[in-house]
This record gives sequence, structure tokens and C-alpha cells, in this order.
Amino acid sequence: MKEQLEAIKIKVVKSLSNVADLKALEEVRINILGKKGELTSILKGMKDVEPKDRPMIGALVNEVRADIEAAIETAKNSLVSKAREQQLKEEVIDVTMPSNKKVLGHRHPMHIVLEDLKNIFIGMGYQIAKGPEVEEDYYNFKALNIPEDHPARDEQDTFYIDKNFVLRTSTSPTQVHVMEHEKPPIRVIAPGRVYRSDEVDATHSPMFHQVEGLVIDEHITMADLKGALAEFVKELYGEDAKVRFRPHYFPFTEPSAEVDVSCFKCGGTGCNICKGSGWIEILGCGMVHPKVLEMSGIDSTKYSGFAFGMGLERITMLRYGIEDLRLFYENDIRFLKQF
Ligand code: 2NL
Repeated sequence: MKEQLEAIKIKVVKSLSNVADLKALEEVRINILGKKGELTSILKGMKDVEPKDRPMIGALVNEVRADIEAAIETAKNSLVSKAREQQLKEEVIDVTMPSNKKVLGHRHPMHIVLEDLKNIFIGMGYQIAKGPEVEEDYYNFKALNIPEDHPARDEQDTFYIDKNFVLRTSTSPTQVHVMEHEKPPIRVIAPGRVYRSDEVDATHSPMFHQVEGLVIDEHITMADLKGALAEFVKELYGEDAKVRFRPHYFPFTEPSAEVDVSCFKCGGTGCNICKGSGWIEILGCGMVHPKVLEMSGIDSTKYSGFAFGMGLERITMLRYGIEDLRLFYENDIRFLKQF
């Protein structure tokens, strides 16, 4: 038995030196110390040992077992620390490597101009009105004094959803909703997408953006319209900006006018932006037609008002000297990052 124990000890030391990982080590441990292990089966043979030899053999078994356990523990510790070293080597972090930079986007040029326009009008006491892009025929045309046979109703100029619904051709219908639901004094601007059945070119798009304004109160006159727009233009283009009103026609306003601003680039001497005239057309406006007020439930004997409308693409193109509006919709980062 003594020899058997010595032999096991030598065997264990030998197999431990060949063990490559913790799994293999566990196998060695089970083969020796497990329930069916070699040392365990020797222990089972204790009952056959002469009673007088039992203390001596028992002590020897304990000593061998302790030695084997210690050897396994040592082997385990060395495997664990080797594995840890390996892991540290593999997971080394190079703190000098460049980081993954987050690319920050920024506002679209039309968004910048829209925010400016909104802030100017908010500063003058206007509220922002929002409305749907799909409108009933009534709100897009009839409520604006555009009769059934008016050329603007030509199917060529409008996208029809069905007989009664169209993609709005201006943001005026949003202002009609405001007139129907609110009592004067009314001071709103209505920015948003609008649609026309146009071919795409440098200055046309079937979808574009408008900012319209509407003011209704007692005793509103053309003088209020001129004063408000002159102030708006100064805030947008600077103190020196002047306005010029030219008579025009819109079915929903009477009288109507188109408004030019003195060229903000050359100051009026003539350049490529104003095409040599010194003036740039920026919006259309007029006194709200009494029929339009009445149709939306506003007493035109008590109240009067003015309205105006401008194209956001046009204002933005003028500000930045952009010559093709298609650039606004293509989202080419080389274009966008210039603003
Ligand atoms: C333009 C001209 C204009 C209006 C829009 C308006 C709205 C209501 C009543 C009366 Cl609810 N008028 N809007 C008035 C005059 C001109 O826009 O050239 N836009 C790009």
C-alpha cells in the first residue's frame, strides 16, 4: 500500500506538469481524489490493513492526500495567473489611438432663415399657426375668393387627392382656419410646405415652403400693412433696407401689392443679385378682401386686415446667393456644411 501511495504521488506530479488548462487539471483531480478516484479506492482498501499498521498507513494516506491537494492547488494558481496574463496581453488598450469622432450636423439654410423670420414676427406679437397639407377644396380655393372657373384652379396647377381634397397650394387655408376659430384681434404667421404641379428647374419645385401672415383687427389700414412690412424688412436685411410697393392683383386681397426691397448687396446701384435694377421682389400682400372675411365669419363692417405671403426658398436663395433651389432638397453634405 505504501508503494501504491508513493506511485500515485509520482504519477500526480508527472501529470500535473503536462496539464495545459483548468479543465485538464480538474480531470486529473477527479481521477485521483474523486469518488471513483485512485486515492479514494486505495482508502477503501484500509479495511484490509492489519489493525496495528492502520495508524501508520492512515497517517501516510493523509500526508499523500495533503501533498496531492497542495500540488493541485499550486498548479491551479499558476494556470489562473497565466490565463490572466494572457488576457491582459490580449486586451491591452492603446490610449493613444484616435477616438471615433461623432459628426455633428447643423441647421439647414432654410431652417436658419425660417427661425429668423419666426423670431422677427414673434417679436412683433404674431403667433405661429399650423395646419394640414391636405386641404378641402373649399379652404384652398373658395374661402379665398377663388371661384370654380378661376385659372388657378386648373388641374395643371394643383395636386388633387380626389374631387374634394387637394395638396394645399399656399398656407392661406391655415389662416382661414384661424379666422374661423378665433376672434380678432388676430396676428399670425403660417409657415409650411405647399404644393404646385410645376416642373422642377432652378427656381421651381412641386413642393416648396411659404410663410404667410395675417393681421385682423378694428381700423387696420394699408398704413399698418406698409409699416409692418417695412419693419420686417429692416429686421431681416438691416436698418438701411427700404421697401417699394407695386400694385398687383390677388383674388383674396383688395387692394393688392407686390413688395420689393432695396438690394441688400449693392444698396441700390445695381448688381447680379438685383439684376441691375437695385430692387428685389420678396413678397406679395394686400388688404384682406371683405368677402374672404365674411366667408370665415368675420364682420367686415367692424373689422379689416392685411395679409402677405413669401416663398422661403426665394428668401433663403437671396440671402446666401444660392442660384439653384434643387440644392435645398438634395442634402449634399458639401452644400449644407457651408451655412
Ligand atoms: C405670394 C403672395 C399672398 C396672401 C398671400 C392671404 C391669406 C388670407 C387672406 C388673404 Cl387667409 N390673403 N394671403 C395675401 C396676399 C399675398 O402671397 O406671392 N406668395 C408667395
